[in-house]
Amino acid sequence: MAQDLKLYIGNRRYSSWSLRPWILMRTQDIPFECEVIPFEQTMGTAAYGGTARIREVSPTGQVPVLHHGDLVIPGSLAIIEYLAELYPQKPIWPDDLRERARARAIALEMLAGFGPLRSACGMNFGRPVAGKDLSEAVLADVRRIEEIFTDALERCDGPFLFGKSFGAADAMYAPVINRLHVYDLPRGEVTQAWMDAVMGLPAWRQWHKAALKEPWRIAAYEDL
Ligand SMILES: N[C@@H](CCC(=O)N[C@@H](CS)C(=O)NCC(=O)O)C(=O)O
Repeated sequence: MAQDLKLYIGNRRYSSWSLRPWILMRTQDIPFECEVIPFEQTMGTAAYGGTARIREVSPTGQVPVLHHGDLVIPGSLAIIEYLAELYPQKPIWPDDLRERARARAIALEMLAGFGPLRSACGMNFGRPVAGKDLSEAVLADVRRIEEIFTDALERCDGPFLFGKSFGAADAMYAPVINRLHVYDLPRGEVTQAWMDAVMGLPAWRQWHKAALKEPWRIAAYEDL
């Protein structure tokens, strides 16, 4: 049934939304085909209109988008929710009702929030580690993220946000790991331990290696 899942993603170097379903599918051993659609040079500028190939496969003109037969699902969290229903036996969301509600709340908070952090510190797997001047709005996002991680990790035994399995909430926050790391953002020990656990996953290493091999560079993202 799942053999015909196809995930379309953007550049692994930059596409934080693409990383989310991709890493969840890899860590949950969900078989899928993957196509990388490179962004254009104008990406990140007002002149950008999306690429023709993205518009061909995604009604929103954005990636990630999952195709399952004739069903087309754009959007990281919608894809994750679909996978959780397609594979109810997989530990994508926590079993416990209250923990599941907490996991969904923080997943949604990521989807809808953290604009200052996202625009000032774009995900970039090729960026050398170096700090940068941060606005108060970015620092407030970083503090809120630290609070989210501390709350989740202190209520479970880790190593992941809701226990032993890398799940939907971890996937939604995975790009934050790259941002905390490459922009050398302030973080506590609990967050660092979670980052280390995720960065140790074969799926993370596979994404990272593939990102470094990509030939494409987008100036607007390299300048951050
Ligand atoms: N809310 C969407 C956001 C998707 C998104 O912004 N994707 C970016 C790449 S990371 C994109 O496709 N941008 C192309 C464009 O906006 O033209 C999700 O959760 O997947």
